[in-house]
Amino acid sequence: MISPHPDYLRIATEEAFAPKEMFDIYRKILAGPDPDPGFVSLLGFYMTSKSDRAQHIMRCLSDLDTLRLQHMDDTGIDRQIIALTSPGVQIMDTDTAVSFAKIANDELAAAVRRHPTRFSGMVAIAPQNPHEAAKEIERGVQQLGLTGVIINSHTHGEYLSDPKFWEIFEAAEANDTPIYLHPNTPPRNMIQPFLDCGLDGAIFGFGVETGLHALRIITAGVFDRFPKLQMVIGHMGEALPFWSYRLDYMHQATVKSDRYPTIRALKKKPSDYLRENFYITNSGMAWEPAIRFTQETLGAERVLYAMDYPYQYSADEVVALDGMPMSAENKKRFFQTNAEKVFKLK
Ligand code: 1DF
Ligand code: MN
Repeated sequence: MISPHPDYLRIATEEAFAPKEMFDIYRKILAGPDPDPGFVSLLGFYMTSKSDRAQHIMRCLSDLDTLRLQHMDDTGIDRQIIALTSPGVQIMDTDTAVSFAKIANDELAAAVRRHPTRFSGMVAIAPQNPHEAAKEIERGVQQLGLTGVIINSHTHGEYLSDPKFWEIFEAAEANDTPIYLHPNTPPRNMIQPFLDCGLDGAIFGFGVETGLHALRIITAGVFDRFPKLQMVIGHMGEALPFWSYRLDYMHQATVKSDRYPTIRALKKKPSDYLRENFYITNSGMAWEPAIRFTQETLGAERVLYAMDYPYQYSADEVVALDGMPMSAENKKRFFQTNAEKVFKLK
């Protein structure tokens, strides 16, 4: 049974939605020439499968009212921070992506206005056009009242470590809003060995791809250039906290031996950026040992709760997390106050 009144609010920070019209665009992409294999594997599945899981997820994704609120009540979630589901607009051509990001953001902002105590929303952007993306961050935060920016990892195989995208980081830093780097399936030139064995999705491919993306952002020196920028990564940091020691050792060894032009000296160790520029959510990982490890290594003020609705929707997980052996102070940080701080909730 969910405890109805714990002494914290439960704020879930990686919760997905999809406007119905987005699936019309997706249908055209899937029917077009040579669609992205990861996109075919992921959305091709959810949009056509007759399985109960897929049909349930499709129903939940497009609802921003009664059904979602009912599911939140049933699992004791006080507030969802909602973001456009992966890959969002990043699979679209540039013009469609730029215009549909605005439509999705308007729709999400309207839902937040209908349910201001239950929903918050993140700004979707089209990295395909970094200048328009920067403008949309400003519009989303300043005019629509959204909080945080959702980026569903790579965009047509390109990574934000490329300086051509850094106007996006500049805008996030200037608007004092975090970027949630959410998974996507591995890109075309990486996915085959994952697809061969059915491991390209949330089971493993997501984490490999997104962990790589976050690490590329660190080693490219993004946080030396934008020291106040804050990023959020899910799934217990896509395993990066567990890698901290080896990343620090090998980064320094690689710099010293002058092995790659792309691995240069940074102001700090890779793990310092994890500790100072990243928040880690436990989306998809309702597992106390991993949560405790991340709190111990990055700090309890850096680790926060996410359910990953509707992909992972389970009252049992909330009960297990409520029951974690953890100080009352850290549990409140985990479920409530860290999210209030990073997403500036009122
Ligand atoms: C799945 C998982 C799909 C996550 C997602 O978006 C997603 C899944 C399309 O299970 O297929 O966001 N997730 O974050 O774990
Ligand atoms: Mn997710």
